[in-house]
Amino acid sequence: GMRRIQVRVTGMTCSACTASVEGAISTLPGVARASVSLLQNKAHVVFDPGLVKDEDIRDAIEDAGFEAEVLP
Ligand code: 9UX
Repeated sequence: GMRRIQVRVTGMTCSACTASVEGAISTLPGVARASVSLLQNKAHVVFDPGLVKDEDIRDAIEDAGFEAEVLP
């Protein structure tokens, strides 16, 4: 089945930041849905855990230039 996680994203200051984080996550294989809240500093991601891992999502956000921590 699908897995859903929330990720704390630090360093976003404008809506273009949130768009680039959403874009970075969305291009990963197996991601069905990615939405990022600027006000909550949080990303919600729904994905197939057979195709992509929590760590891959975290790394994609960090490669886009933001700090990321998968929330428990
Ligand atoms: Mo504009 Mo958001 O440079 O970093 S994309 S503030």
